[in-house]
Amino acid sequence: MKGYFEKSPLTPLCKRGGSIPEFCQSSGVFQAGCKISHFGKGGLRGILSSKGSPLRSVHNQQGVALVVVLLALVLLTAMVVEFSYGVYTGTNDLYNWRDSQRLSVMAKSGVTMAAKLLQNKDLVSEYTGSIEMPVENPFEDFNGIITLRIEDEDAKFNLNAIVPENGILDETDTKSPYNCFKRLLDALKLDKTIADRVVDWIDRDSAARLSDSEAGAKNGPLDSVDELLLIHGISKEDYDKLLPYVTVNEQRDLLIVNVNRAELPVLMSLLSTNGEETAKRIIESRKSKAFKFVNDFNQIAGTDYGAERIKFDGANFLIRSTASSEGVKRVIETVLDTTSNSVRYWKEY
Ligand SMILES: [Ca+2]
Repeated sequence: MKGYFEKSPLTPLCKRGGSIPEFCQSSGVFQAGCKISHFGKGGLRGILSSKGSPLRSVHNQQGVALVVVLLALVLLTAMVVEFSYGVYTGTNDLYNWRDSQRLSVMAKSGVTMAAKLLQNKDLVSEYTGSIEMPVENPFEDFNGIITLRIEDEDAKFNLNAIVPENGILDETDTKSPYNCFKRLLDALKLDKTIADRVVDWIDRDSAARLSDSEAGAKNGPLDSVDELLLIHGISKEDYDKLLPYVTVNEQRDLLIVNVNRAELPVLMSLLSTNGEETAKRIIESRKSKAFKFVNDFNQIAGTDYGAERIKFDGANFLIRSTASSEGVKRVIETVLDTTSNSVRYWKEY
């Protein structure tokens, strides 16, 4: 490490204002500037690589500064990306919320529209079972569609009627709601023991009709058809088959069905003999002329139902209003009592 500079390194060059001296490869000395002797074995590389070398120190400082700058750039880039992503997701959430609110308003508008339609008795009497109405682009600046479905709940089987208020089932009476429900299950090719499971779910006692039919039973009437899914032993497939034909009503003393709109399986449940054939005959008959009197129905059905068991018009209607736009949808299901103009059930999802 000896003899690289005869005076303090670099300082003389700066004082003289000289340029960086040229290095002679053959002699190993600088040709101008301050007097510099031979570099020894390592040559200039040896100087630059030597510990404590001023040139080395300057380069180290520059390297550290470069690393710091690069780290700062990486940090800033990460912050910008994070901020951009946050703005992007926040904006998307805002748009989704706005569209969801619009769809909700659309669905509610559909319910209002259906309620108005139901006030028109002539229109209501024209359809049997259910009606569907699409309404396209209800808002000027929003592409979407409302689909309305109206179903007569009084034309369905009231599950709560299976167990009367006094809890006593008349299993010997072929026209009892319990036996009618068994015929409905039979018409839908479902296990008839489902009737016993529903009975144990509703009746107040805990005496099981089947080995597991009181498991987790509510021991009270159903508040909605969805409760069927909670009953032990009733599968989703069973529920899907039953859903179009059953309803729940607080009326438990009698099963009352609107025979002018009841569908085939529900009509079959009312008939103790020749169910399918007679039910088809009833449907054919009401196509030409709706039933208005009990005797007219009994004559074709071969039954002796009184006016307390059958009716000829509906008062409770299920409205399913579906608002959809670009694959996103909002659904409102509600049951309106058009007699008292009250809402009996409301679900939005
Ligand atoms: Ca029970």
